[in-house]
Amino acid sequence: MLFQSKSQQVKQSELDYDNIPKHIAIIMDGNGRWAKQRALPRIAGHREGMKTIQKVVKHAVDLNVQALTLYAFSTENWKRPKSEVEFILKLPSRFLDQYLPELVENNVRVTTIGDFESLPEFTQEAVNQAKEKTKNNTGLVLNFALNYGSRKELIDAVQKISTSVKDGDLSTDEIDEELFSKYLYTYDLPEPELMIRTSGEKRLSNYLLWQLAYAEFYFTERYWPAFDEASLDEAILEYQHRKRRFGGL
Ligand code: V0D
Repeated sequence: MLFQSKSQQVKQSELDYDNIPKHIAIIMDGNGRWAKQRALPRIAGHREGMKTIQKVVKHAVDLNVQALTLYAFSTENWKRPKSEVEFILKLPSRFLDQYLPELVENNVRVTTIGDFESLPEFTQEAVNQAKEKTKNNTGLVLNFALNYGSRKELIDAVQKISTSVKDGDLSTDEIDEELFSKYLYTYDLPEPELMIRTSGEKRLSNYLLWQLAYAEFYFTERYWPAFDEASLDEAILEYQHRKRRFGGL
């Protein structure tokens, strides 16, 4: 707070620090468009997008957010040009080379959701090292949705539950919402209370369909590389206003 401009201080003072969403889910959209606007190659947008991740993580830590889930690569992203996909799949290793020490300092635990085994070896290895180095950290859970698709997650859950029933380890009348959520990739996380999508698109794009049932949705025109600490404050402030308006009901 001390180091921010006056206009941001006003915003910050409006935030209710006792009503910060426990879990925030973000779709980091608009990296390519940010680059195009500056006549830069798309990969420059992805590189800048990594800086935004670190800013937002640090700020989420300061706000005592418990979990942050970032949509980094969807199962549909494989359809992009091969050269771009190759570049993107190297980003976890580049990100961690640069920022892992800081994540460790901040007591952050790195996790992932999605079809991890279908990612290239070098991507898996980099991420596994980060998971291993941070597994005992007790602060913010930084959860990357990597090669993630929500319908696939739901089908995986149904298959696992069916197997348990077939093996006689579970009876059908035990299947309720609470049990079902324990079969999702997010079994150990609180439900996201706020979903942010940058870059003006107003779609869910197969992201956390079950988990976002009760979340507030916040859309901003801002491209992901231009998102920052003040943008996160703005989103949380809007979340708090909506909660206050409906809280009495
Ligand atoms: C591209 C903007 C960090 C969004 C940010 C493989 C699109 C840059 C990671 C990362 C991506 C993932 C796991 C991890 C540490 C870092 C990342 C992807 C794309 C998809 F443990 N940035 N980033 N992963 N972009």
